Amino acid sequence: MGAKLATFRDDDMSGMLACTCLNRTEIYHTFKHFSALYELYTPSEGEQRSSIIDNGYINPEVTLPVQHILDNLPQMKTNPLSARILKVFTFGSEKEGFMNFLEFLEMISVFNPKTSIQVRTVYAFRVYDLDGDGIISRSDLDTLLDLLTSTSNVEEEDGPEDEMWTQTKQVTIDGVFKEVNKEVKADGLSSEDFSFALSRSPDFISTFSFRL
Ligand SMILES: [Ca+2]
Repeated sequence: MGAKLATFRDDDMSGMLACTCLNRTEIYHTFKHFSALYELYTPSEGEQRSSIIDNGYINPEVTLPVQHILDNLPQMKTNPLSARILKVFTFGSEKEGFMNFLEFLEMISVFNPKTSIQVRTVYAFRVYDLDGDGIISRSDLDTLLDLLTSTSNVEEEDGPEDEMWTQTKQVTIDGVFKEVNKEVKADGLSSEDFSFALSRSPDFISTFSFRL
């Protein structure tokens, strides 16, 4: 009940409206999901549970463990890159492995179909640049292909099938490089190369979206 009556402070709301593509209703809708996740969460022993509502105002800095969001948000459960996505959006968090509501909102906003393809491309690049060195390298792409195709069999011992998979990955990565006119031996894709590749695969970036 309390959560329904609580509101954001004007300052918080103006900040959120300015930094996201979402309107008031969508921000409250997003908060409803976050607060439902919060209700489900039981802090571990000794961990302080900060109050999500304070004097009738919502505290947007309340955090949840990223793992809790991964386990309980349906849109994340079904996304093979979810752990990576959550990591990209929690880079500013004070607490390692935790996400606050503002970061959660930013993530929901970026994935909203209203967000421009340009903005989504910037974040997709960060998600794909696994080691954060500003280049999507062959090794980033290799790991991504494993993630995107991960099945329960992934932990199997090395064998002929794995060799085949390694080859398939090489061919796929070479194909990506060719697509952006890069030498097959080049180190990796810059953000410009990546935008170029995505501009030629509109279907791909359209998968980089979901609604709560
Ligand atoms: Ca990289």
